[in-house]
Amino acid sequence: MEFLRKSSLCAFLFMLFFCSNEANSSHEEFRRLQSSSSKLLKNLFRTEYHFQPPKHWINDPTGLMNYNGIYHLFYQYNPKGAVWGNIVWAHSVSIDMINWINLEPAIYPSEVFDKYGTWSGSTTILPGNKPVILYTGIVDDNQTQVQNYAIPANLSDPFLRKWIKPDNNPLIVADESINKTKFRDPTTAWLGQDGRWRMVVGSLRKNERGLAIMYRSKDFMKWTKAQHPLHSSAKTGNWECVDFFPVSLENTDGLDTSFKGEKIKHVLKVSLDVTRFDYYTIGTYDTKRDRYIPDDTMIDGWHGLRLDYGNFYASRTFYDPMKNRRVLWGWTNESDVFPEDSIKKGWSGIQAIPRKLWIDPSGKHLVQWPIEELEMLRKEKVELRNYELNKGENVEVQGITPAQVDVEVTFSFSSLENAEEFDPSWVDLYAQDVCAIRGSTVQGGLGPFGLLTLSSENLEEYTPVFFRVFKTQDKYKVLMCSDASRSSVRNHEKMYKPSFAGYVETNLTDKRLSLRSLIDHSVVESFGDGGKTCITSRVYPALAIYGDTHLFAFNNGTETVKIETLDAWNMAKSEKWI
Ligand SMILES: *[C@@H]1O[C@H](CO)[C@@H](O)[C@H](O)[C@H]1NC(C)=O
Ligand SMILES: *[C@@H]1O[C@H](CO)[C@@H](O)[C@H](O)[C@H]1NC(C)=O
Ligand SMILES: *[C@@H]1O[C@H](CO)[C@@H](O)[C@H](O)[C@H]1NC(C)=O
Ligand SMILES: *[C@@H]1O[C@H](CO)[C@@H](O)[C@H](O)[C@H]1NC(C)=O
Ligand SMILES: *[C@@H]1O[C@H](CO)[C@@H](O)[C@H](O)[C@H]1NC(C)=O
Ligand SMILES: *[C@H]1O[C@@H](CO)[C@H](O)[C@@H](O)[C@@H]1NC(C)=O
Repeated sequence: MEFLRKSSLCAFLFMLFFCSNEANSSHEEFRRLQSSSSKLLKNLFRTEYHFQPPKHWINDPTGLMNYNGIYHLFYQYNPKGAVWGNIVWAHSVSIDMINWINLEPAIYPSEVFDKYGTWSGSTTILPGNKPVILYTGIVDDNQTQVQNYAIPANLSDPFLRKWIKPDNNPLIVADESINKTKFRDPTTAWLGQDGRWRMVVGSLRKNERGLAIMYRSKDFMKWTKAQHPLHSSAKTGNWECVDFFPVSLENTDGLDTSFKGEKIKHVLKVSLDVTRFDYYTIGTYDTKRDRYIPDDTMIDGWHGLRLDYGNFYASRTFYDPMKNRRVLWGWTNESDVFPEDSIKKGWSGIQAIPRKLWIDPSGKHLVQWPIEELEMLRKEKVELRNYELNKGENVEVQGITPAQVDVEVTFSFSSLENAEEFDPSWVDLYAQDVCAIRGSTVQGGLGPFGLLTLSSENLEEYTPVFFRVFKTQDKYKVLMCSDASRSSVRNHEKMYKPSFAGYVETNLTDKRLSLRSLIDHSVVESFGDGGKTCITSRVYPALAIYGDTHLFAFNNGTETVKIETLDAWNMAKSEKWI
């Protein structure tokens, strides 16, 4: 048995150029890392089932669409190196959003209207099934931004490999009321009742007011600025990668961006340049006044709801007619901080697993779940049933290679009585700060309990993803953490190891909490309580790598918690054809 397990593991490692017949002790592995052989570093933290090109820097996913059954992912890419610069629209196509074929870049600087850069944008499918890309061009070395368009050269090419930038570009330049160096990332356009297209561009006004400047057009070519923005919010700083779309109150299906009807809400998502996180509000699109109004319960700023409370930025959604759903893509950057680290690795940045997104029946927040296509990569499965965990207990999930798994667990408990008090002085803190105060090592009442991902055998390093339940005056508050602070014994002073956290909107009536984590070498992407709260961490263990990685479930609270079900699957590598 042991031999079988080792040999299949070995076959797996061989693909990663890292196979040896001897069993390596953890300490040997660590020394090898410190010597930072470039080949080792090149492969060590690469993900196997997340989207990642063979080399170089990537950032924003952009222009997402399905055209005649084929998914297109464009993304910001530096074709020359592993740090930001020389940005083009790289292009990949897929039939399932998991396995990809890489194509030549679709858009790159070539004309006066984009000579200094081809930045993010979006795709709109015009009547007659005609895709149009809107993107931001940089026209001088002062980073003046204009909005351009591009169209496919040959609509019969199923991959839409070549894109043309017509001569009537740019479509939009900033008027004198707009800061032209903060004027970017046009959204997918939507059609109003008056038959006119609308789209918005993110920007910044005086006094750090972020805004979504709106334009209207009859023919998609001549655009007129609306008198007022679609929305703006004080003290939020520059808005990037704005996304605006309807969600259905009736079911989890997605709606086309131009959908009009009853029983819908609208979502406005902004990427805030200052904090580098993605926030959203849910509200109403007043089509008469052409304004978006967030619901009263929404916080429209840095303390607001986030799509993901971790390493996740510049995200965008698109409507997928193939499965009638709205799909979210987001960029997750590296946390190794020094550009030299990326240069040694030869790459930087991955895309998070695409997520189906819909509104919770309560209307208070969105819900996200990895697209079902991911499940085709699930291989060997192990499970655990009805396992009780007392305070201080860990149970190892054995029989899989936990550096590359998908794990789903449901915890239950018999009472809420032991929940610890929520300190009133934490009310103004971000969840992340509370997690830093009350991490997995601070024993509690109901929680902390959860998973110890990317763990070394003796827990010298681990990234715990866990819940803690607090009692406030009149209700309970559930904190979900993904804490990178003990993720690596490598400890160069600037390594980014935040205790990422968010609260989970749940009433705990059934005394259960579930968690799913997608673990892929240097990323742990987690979905709390069915996807109500999501957190992505990027971590770089030194001991917990390849076959030396372990996965545990743990409880560090006085209340006994039961693992009702735990299912974990080894994940196959996704295919990337070049
Ligand atoms: C760039 O900005 C500088 C300083 O404001 C100005 O002197 C220069 O003319 C600008 N260059 C261009 C190409 O706009
Ligand atoms: C357009 O694409 C189709 C399908 O790939 C191909 O047969 C045709 O030759 C292309 N047309 C041009 C003008 O390149
Ligand atoms: C535009 O924004 C930049 C960065 O915030 C600022 O330095 C510059 O002064 C602004 N320009 C104008 C015209 O407001
Ligand atoms: C549980 O708490 C104890 C006591 O603080 C600590 O030593 C241990 O590391 C904690 N377990 C985890 C998984 O953090
Ligand atoms: C608790 O939440 C569940 C699921 O969202 C809901 O069905 C139930 O009505 C809620 N119960 C209370 C007391 O709010
Ligand atoms: C990702 O990297 C970390 C560490 O350098 C930074 O602190 C983050 O701001 C950055 N995130 C984004 C979206 O750029």
